[in-house]
Amino acid sequence: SLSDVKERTLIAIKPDGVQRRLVGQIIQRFEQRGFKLVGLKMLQASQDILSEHYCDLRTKPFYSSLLRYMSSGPLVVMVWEGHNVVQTSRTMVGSTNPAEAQAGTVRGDFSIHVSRNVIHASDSVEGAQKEIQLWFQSKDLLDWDCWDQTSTSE
Ligand code: DGI
Repeated sequence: SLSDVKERTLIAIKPDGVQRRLVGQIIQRFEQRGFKLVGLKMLQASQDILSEHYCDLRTKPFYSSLLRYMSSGPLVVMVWEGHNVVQTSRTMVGSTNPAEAQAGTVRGDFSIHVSRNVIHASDSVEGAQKEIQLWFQSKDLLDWDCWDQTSTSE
């Protein structure tokens, strides 16, 4: 069915990913897979937005170091769209702990420790909708048509 081609997810390249110049390779994986980039920005995140983003983890022992790391440098935050993009992105990103992440996944290929795992991907369709609203204004998400999927009269 094509009814779910508008599914969207939030992907963020974490400060270690930006520092290590992995932005291009990560974007390439999502483009190559067939997903459509509909929003993109670079920013250094505030504690406020991060505490909202990670509100479910506030009681965890690693919570304060997680927020410190996530606010330590620029993030590249993106919205990707396509069929089953939430679940497929989680597979492409790999397990939270890079030690358990399969080779071929972003974490499995580029990281070794859970506290520096390079990338974030929303974990459910509902979670993705909340995260997209938190990080983006709707005017900054572009509903563009792929030229190769559109007929032209030229
Ligand atoms: O959705 P994920 O990012 O895969 O995982 P999550 O939502 O359970 O945790 C969010 C982030 O918190 C994760 O990407 C890295 C960090 N984290 C999770 N578990 C641990 C952790 N950091 C440390 N230092 N230790 C942990 O056990």
